[in-house]
Amino acid sequence: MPIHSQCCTIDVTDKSIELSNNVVRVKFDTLLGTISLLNSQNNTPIFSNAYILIHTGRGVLDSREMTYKAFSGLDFKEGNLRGKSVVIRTEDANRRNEMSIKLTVLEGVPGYTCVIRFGNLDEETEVSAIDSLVLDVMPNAPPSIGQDRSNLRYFRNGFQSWDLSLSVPVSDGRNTSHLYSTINSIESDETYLVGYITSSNMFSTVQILGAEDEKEGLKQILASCNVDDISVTTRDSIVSEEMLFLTGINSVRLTEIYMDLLATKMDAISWKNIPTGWCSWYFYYTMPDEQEIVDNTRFLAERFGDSIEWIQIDDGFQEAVGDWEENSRFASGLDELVEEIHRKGYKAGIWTAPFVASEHSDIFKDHPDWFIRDKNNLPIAVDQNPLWLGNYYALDLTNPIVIEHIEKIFEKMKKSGFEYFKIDFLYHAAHQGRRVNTNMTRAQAVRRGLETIRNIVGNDLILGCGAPLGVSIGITNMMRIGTDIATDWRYDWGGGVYECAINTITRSPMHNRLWINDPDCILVRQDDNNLTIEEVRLWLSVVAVSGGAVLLSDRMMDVSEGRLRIVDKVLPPYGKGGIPVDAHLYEEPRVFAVPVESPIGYWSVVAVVNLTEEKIDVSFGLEDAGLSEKIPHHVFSFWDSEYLGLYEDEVVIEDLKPHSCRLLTVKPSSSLPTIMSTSIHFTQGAIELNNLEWSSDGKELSVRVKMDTKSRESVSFVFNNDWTPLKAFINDVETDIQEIAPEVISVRERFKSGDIIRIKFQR
Ligand code: 9PG
Repeated sequence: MPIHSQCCTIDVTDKSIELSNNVVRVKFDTLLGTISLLNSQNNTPIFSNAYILIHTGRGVLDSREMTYKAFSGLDFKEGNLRGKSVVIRTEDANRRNEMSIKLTVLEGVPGYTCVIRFGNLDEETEVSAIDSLVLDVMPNAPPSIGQDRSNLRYFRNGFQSWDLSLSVPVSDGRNTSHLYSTINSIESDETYLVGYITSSNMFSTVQILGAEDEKEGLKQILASCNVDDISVTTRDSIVSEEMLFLTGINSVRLTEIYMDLLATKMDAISWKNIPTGWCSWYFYYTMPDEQEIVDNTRFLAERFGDSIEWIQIDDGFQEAVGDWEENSRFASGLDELVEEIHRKGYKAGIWTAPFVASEHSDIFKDHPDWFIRDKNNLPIAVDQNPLWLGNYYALDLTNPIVIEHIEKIFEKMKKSGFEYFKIDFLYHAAHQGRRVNTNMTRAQAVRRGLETIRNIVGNDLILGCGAPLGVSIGITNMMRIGTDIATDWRYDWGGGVYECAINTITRSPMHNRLWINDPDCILVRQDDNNLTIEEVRLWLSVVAVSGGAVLLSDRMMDVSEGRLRIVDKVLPPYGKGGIPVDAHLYEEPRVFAVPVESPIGYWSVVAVVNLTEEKIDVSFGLEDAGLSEKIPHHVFSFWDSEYLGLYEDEVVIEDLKPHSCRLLTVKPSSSLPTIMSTSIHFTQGAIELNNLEWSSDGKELSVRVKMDTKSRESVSFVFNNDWTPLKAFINDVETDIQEIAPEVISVRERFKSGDIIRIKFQR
């Protein structure tokens, strides 16, 4: 009896309940208690005989050992998502446990989702985990992506902001990713994406088990929610997070679909623009003082004016981590400092680590019982930080007194006039241990802490840092998605350009979906900097292409004008996120592309980076960079103002030096002359140019410059050999033409907003 809706169908036989859309068919076998997935067009299997487990205090419930009882089908509609769900009710033989399985297929989504409910019909018991998908790989029925480990990679997403997240080979044993993972074939990019699209209540992982034999190297795919042994009383129930399984070619595209669904389900929020500003940390570290902050603010106001917005005070203003009153370096008080920041035309931000406290803080000394404890009821030192001179502890966010304490901290900060809250070291609040309320999962505890802060600060900006990602969605406007930047390529205790660049590229699908990504600050100082100018440009290029926040963190007064001009080129942020073109092929991604659309045309800006220690050749397909393969494209290299030529199908960059980057503009060729590039802004035309027009006689091309430049900059034009440039004018004054290549010319000027450039051509 098939039940049709426009997009999705439910089919029920005496052996199975099937749910399909035009891509997949998910089948629950009512006799075996297993789930199989098929291609709905040709009925070929994607995987077979997966099952579900619930780990309880009285043993493991296995869907294959449960008895099918009943099902109900329903239409699913939420926002613009439409589909069909079935809820399948099963019970064990002695009727102590119920397992309900809700499967959903959505219109246009190449996969299905699954929610599990455990119903307790017997005495109170604990639940430690719910496995939404257990897929044992059988050599006689391999999954559609194959099982040859040498052809497979998986994406290992870290639990929190700072964790290195990248695509790696499946090694033998357990390979764990948090929240989601992709498993893709290197050859074909055939991919499974397994991930959770809700994440408020339970932390989740995707694990891939590798066998020793590489050829039969894939043993199991396992998606689990961690339920932290919370108790379920008699007649009560507990519901898992919703898992999504996607299948198809193109791992990057599937990741984008996943992030879109996760954002929708979690009511993700963003911000009215892409934040820009200055942060005290990466110059002053734990020793900022009010005068230095005022001096930087004054300098920034003069040099950058309103092209930045925020002055954010970081760690070091406070008495101790945990005691958030200002210390003696801030003798005039935070309220006064905020006013001074306002007088200079900026808004003020402040850092806290609101869920932890150092061993030196009064709060820790006075209230050891407010912290997560071990089995002897002693507070657990969750970590130590040499900069904080010792151990620190994590607050028990299930304790209402602790929640009140956090409310007071943020009430005070908000009253001081701060409108931007960088909340840091959040993941420690998820530490295992004793809490007062044993009915909350660790994820729920963290979520409650985050919601508390959101409630107090209202619609102000919250930047999560050191944050468990899934549970922060819908609460933080912005999120650090990588480790700490440093004036080093790789810093001894983690951080630096290398790791920051990897995460900024690999986690770019989160940007503008889950929140605004914060890749961390850009550092351009010329002194006391172990980064070469190529490394500085590489990091700026990656940040720029990411579309994320642009935050400075030098002692700005000491930065040379030459170095400040590099910053001008990435302000304002373009905002649209980059495509991590080959992030599922290499540990060290190479190609990061952002398609640009503007009134003067469309093109892609592509950061080609070499994060390895060897010279490499890098290539990418035009289509992968968001362009059409059908037209040859001009390629221009931004930092070195070099025209690289016309490319068909793919762009190849040979002999790219280690730690270097080429920031390319890749633009469709045409029969008419057009803009090639500018040295003003990294988008090379989207922000700084408009009104590209031909004169009525078709001989003169003109374009308007939209911003003042700090120095002489160039605007370049490209044409084919039907055309010869004759003369160039800026506001009717003739100017020199520089030949960059036989088909590329440029004009140079210190431009004023409103300047019109005209080039007279002969055909
Ligand atoms: C302030 C800093 C900055 C920075 C944050 C975060 O493991 N550790 O000891 C460790 C120290 C500092 C750190 C991360 C880890 O950096 O990312 O932007 O706000 O705190 O202390």
